[in-house]
Amino acid sequence: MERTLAIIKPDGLQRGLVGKIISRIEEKGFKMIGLKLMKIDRELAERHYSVHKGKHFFEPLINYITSGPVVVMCLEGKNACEVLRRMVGKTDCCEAQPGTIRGDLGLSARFNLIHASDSPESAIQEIQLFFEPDELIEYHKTIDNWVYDLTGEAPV
Ligand code: FUP
Repeated sequence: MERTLAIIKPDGLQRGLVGKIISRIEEKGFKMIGLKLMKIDRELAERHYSVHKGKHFFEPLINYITSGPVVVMCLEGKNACEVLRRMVGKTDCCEAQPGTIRGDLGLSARFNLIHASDSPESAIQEIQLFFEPDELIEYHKTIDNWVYDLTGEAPV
């Protein structure tokens, strides 16, 4: 199983979409192993988005992500990074496909509701950035026998 980091951004919280977004993630079958409400400070924001430092949208992006509380989640699942990115959709909500979180719920390129790690390598770094080890809880979900085919039978 792979881990990924998701952040419901300040617009998601202000628009009252936290429950809806978490529902979609839960219903997909992901296991939530970390969850918290927090305000991202400038230092954390700059570290999280360091890859974008120097780009024209960096300052507005930092102002946006630090502008209000966010909900941060660590999720576990098969191909979690790729699957969640597909659920999230393209960066610009106007271009994101209907059926994706951004495609269904947003109309902005910057205020795009949710962040999701773009690779397992990024996920490891981002999870460390946002969670202390003791904030992540490992547990067994019996429903996983039905979410995933764990019968051990021949490949489909
Ligand atoms: P994504 O991986 O889809 O979350 O997007 P990126 O990592 O490429 O960009 C991070 C954030 O920067 C986006 F969520 C929104 C913001 N952004 C802009 O504001 N303008 C741009 O041209 C590109 C990204």
